[in-house]
Amino acid sequence: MFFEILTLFPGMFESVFAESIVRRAIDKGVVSVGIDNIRDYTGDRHRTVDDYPYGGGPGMLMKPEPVVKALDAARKRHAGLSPKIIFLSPRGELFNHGIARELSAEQGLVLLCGRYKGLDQRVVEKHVDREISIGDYVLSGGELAAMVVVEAVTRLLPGVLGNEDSAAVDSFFDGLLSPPEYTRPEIFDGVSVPEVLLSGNHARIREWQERQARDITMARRPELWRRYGGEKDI
Ligand code: 9WO
Repeated sequence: MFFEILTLFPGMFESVFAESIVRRAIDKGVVSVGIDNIRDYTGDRHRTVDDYPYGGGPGMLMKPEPVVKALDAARKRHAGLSPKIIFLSPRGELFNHGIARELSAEQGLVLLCGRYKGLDQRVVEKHVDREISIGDYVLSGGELAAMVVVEAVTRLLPGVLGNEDSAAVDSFFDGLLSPPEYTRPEIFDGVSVPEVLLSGNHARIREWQERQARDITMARRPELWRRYGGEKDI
């Protein structure tokens, strides 16, 4: 699978892609990542990428022409394939594991990172297939969100994770928050590991873990609990 990232801040991606699971996936030949500077698609002496919004108000918008030229160049680099064009924005649909799964079935993704107040809406309507938000907060641009999407999708590609980690992707408690975990020592800071986990009784352990997963999900994420199909008081 290929990722093409279009950004005004290409340097932001270096350390993350140099050290993460994404690096391992690139080394294994499972993914390729291209990073392209939208400013390279300007034509004027000042390499201008922003302009004033119609209607006035604070802030600037990205000029449409360099963005569309960068998109066309990305498509051209993968002629014959039709990557999904994704715009990272607080107005997008909320990213989750299901969307990561859907995206992992694509041949390639172009991740368009906005800056300033964002994109001219005509560019969104003509070119963007999917507008995605990673959460209800505003960042300074789409770059950090693009990194999140690339990592979440890459982890799901066959051959990226080892067997043990792959198994954890779709666990028994899928759809619930995972239960708390403990490691050595048996007593830390005066607090013991829950007795059941030391019992060696795997049926009891599994029961306890499921109970924990259900209780935590009900208390903290009622909307996840409902989607899971949980009842009110079980
Ligand atoms: C900037 C701005 C400046 C002055 C007045 C109002 C303003 N609004 C914004 C703004 O929302 N800028 C966004 C910056 C435009 C799209 C790219 N940017 C962005 C993406 N910020 N946060 C995200 C993002 C993406 C995905 N998930 C969460 C947040």
